[in-house]
Amino acid sequence: MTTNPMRAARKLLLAACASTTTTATATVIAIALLLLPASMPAAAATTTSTASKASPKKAKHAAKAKKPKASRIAAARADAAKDEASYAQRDDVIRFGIEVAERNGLDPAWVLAALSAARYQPSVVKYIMPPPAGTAKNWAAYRERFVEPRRIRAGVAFWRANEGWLLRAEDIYGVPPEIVVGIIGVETIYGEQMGNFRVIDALATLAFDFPAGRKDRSAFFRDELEQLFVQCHATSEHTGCDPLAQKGSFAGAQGMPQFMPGSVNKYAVDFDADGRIDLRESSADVIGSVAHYLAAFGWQRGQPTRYEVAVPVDASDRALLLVPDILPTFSAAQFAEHGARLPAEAQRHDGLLALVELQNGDAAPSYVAGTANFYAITRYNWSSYYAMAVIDLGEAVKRQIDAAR
Ligand SMILES: [Ca+2]
Repeated sequence: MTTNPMRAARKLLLAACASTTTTATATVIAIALLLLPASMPAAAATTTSTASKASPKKAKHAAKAKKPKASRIAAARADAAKDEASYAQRDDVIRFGIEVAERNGLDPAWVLAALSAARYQPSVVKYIMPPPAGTAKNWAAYRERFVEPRRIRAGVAFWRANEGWLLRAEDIYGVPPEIVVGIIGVETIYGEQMGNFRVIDALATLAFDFPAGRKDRSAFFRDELEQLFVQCHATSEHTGCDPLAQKGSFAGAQGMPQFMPGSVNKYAVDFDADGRIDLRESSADVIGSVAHYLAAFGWQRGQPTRYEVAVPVDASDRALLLVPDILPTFSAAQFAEHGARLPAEAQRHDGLLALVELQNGDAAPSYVAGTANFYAITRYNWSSYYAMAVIDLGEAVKRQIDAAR
């Protein structure tokens, strides 16, 4: 991992981490800053222009100064330079790396070498932006994307190939096969689309260059970047991994279930007991990990995810029931008191419910009464549209499995 030119910086950084005084650490960071830019073979190997050695801002400025009248060419050059600019020169990144190593007992040279090889990815910034203002939410359109024949066929094949693991996961965690199958299908079509971004690039971009224009989530991505190092760190229990080799989505989610590094560390399980957790290749590990995740977020064995509901006619009653959004807050009796009508089975529901509204663009919204299990699915991805797509895809697959029995 570490190459010869890095030794000087490495020695200093190791000394910094051994030291307990912040003054010493700051001095060493300053010296390491001077050493690191010239000692990054990975950065040099992928560099094709001198501009890319400057910081993104400087590179953009330089490109503009050279070609003041050819702004489009300059912009393209600046983009390319930013694309290739590494994080090796940034003192905030180096400080972060040293802190991550200190907090987790990791080799600082290993952390810094990986961080310095991370690259800013403009497409990551583009994908993290919310849809344009005025884009109406549309459950019917959302559903069509995920509950469609190709994904259902893939789900049926996945279920048949892994039924033993699915039943075992239900036995241990209480989460039925159709929910696990629904999640893996919506996430990646059973491993077909696991993402081609380097996880470290995605996380570094969102941790250190989170775009203005939407709620700043850089703290979340800094935590996840830290967790990537924890995930890849070799221990006596597992062999570890190369943080530069992990691939995933634009947000840094990995494998068939698209777990963020923090979730890998907390909830992934070695379900086939082969001594390693593999969320890319082992369907068993994926199934066990998804079921474990939902169980950890309050899945209730044997409880449905939602009931049909006729919303109150009175607008103020309806508004009141919608206030807590997807958080189960009302008993079935309270639903009735406010004029929401539930089927007989739901009226006997032992637990709290949420009135979930799914907008359909200009058409009338759809509603369901979500249980604690509906809410548990939204802990996987914080969206009622997501949860409903998972449920509907899983049920569509289950119908085909049952029909063929
Ligand atoms: Ca395994």
